[in-house]
Amino acid sequence: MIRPQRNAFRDVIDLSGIWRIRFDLNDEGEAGDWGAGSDPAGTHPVAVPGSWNEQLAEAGFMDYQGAAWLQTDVSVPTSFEGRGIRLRFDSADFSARVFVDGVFAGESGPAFLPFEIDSDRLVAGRTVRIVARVDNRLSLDGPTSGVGMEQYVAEGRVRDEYRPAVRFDFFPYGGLNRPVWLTATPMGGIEAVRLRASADGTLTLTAEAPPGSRIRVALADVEAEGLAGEPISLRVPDVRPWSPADPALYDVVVERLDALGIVADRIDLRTGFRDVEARGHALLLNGEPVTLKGFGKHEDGPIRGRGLDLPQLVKDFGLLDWTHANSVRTSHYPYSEDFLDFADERGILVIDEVFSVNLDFRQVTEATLAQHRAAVEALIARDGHRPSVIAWSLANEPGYLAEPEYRWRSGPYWKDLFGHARDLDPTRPLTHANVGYAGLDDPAFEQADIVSINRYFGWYQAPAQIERAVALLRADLDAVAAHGKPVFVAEFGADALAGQHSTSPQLFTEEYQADLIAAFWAEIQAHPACIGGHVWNFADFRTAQHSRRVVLNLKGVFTRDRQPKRAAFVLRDLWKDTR
Ligand code: GCB
Repeated sequence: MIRPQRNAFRDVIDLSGIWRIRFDLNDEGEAGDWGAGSDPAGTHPVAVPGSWNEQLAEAGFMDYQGAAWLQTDVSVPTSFEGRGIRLRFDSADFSARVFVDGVFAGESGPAFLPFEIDSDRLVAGRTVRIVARVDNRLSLDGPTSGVGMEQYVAEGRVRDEYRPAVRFDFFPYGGLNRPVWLTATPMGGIEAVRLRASADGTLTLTAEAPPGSRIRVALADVEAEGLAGEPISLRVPDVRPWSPADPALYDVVVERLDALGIVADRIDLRTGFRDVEARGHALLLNGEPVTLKGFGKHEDGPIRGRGLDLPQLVKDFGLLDWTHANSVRTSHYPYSEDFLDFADERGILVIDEVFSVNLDFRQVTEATLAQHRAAVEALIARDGHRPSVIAWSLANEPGYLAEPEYRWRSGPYWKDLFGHARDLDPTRPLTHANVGYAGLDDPAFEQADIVSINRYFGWYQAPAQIERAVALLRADLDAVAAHGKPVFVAEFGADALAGQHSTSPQLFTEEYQADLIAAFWAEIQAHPACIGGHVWNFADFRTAQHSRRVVLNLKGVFTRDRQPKRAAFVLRDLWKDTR
């Protein structure tokens, strides 16, 4: 799937704006033909991109979990005549079924990733009605298991601790959180591109297009030609390798030639040349050891929820520079492609995470593995050309429930999943974020290239005891270092309520958060197997309601509106000279 773009062969219309939404409280929309669209009287306005929750809190939908039908009308321009016309959703949270003029036209794939919809109703010169049934519930057997359905609770299959009911510590915002596009592409055009670019200037590219099509690739002053479906290689002399210090990007032009050798389609991409490798206890970027200093983040903000927020993205990348951070994990799901554009441009190293949180091996079925594999495939297909993406994270904190009794299931599961990811992309290290409860003998460690651990010593364990917390961290680092691989602290931190202070170690104060982070960072830097750490979290973010959260998870070093807490200044100082 190619990202929508406009050039001599391709066109795109952004369908962002105010759509109408109708909440399907009794799950009756499918039977009631709501796909045909609804009378505005029964609907609310909703901004796309944007989450419905805070926009429509006063109407009673803040904590709504279920289906909602979003609709808009679009006029297909006559200039689209003779081309393939499709809808492209950059994502739908968490899933969508799409109807065009009342006819079911297709549905989403893995959550947080783009999907396209074809429909013979999308005809140049017509006005059509687009209706998307978006559902923010998750099934029980997906790679992130749902708990939102009342019947699961009633049947005693899940615990009902959070409102809305989720099994993760962030808010299950619903809606079309990223843009929706109407696209026009040449008939028989390029459908997908995979590329690899290494620090020696070699680029290998495979384009999917009708069999037998000739493909031309041009980059800098170099060109190469080959056939669709087959790798085409070229080499750029004197390449500037991509790195945080010099995030050199190159424009790549991919063209499909018709039988007469005339250009019939064109795709513009950007990539960078770099190598990444886990070797011994080190992570090497272009052959040099690199220390990862940065954050776990969330796509989260007031009012728009998880909706794409470009001003906030600009601000966040400014704050990453300001703290001298060099990396981010896309906890706990794939972020927007706009985020990755910034990362590529600004030299931020990204651990790109699949949406798999708190996988519960008691509930894992064959369907779970199949969906997890599909999510990995779709993520690698979307982001594989990105120089900023230096590793894939296949899961966050799986197996914290009853993991040790389910090794017989989790061991083969990870072997299969990591093997699959490695087949798809042998050029990037693989990891997952381990939670202490899953054990230091977590079977996913055997499969991973980087051993990542999330540790909240000093907060959930050994609260208000920084020295003890650091000793516990050291013991775990020593234990996992025995795998002989690079070790990474993917999460550590403490809640702090901005403006709360104390002269003695006191949870929720800015001083305690800053002191804990500084003490952890000293240990991370000193440990010979450790390649760095990510503070949890970059900014405060909304969670589902739970007695242990005061509206937000307050582990941000910035507030939700991006004001610095003390820890932000401390990190800025600690990280300024760490390379
Ligand atoms: C974790 C999770 C993260 C939570 C965090 C916390 O281990 O990975 O999603 O937000 O802890 O603050 O409890």
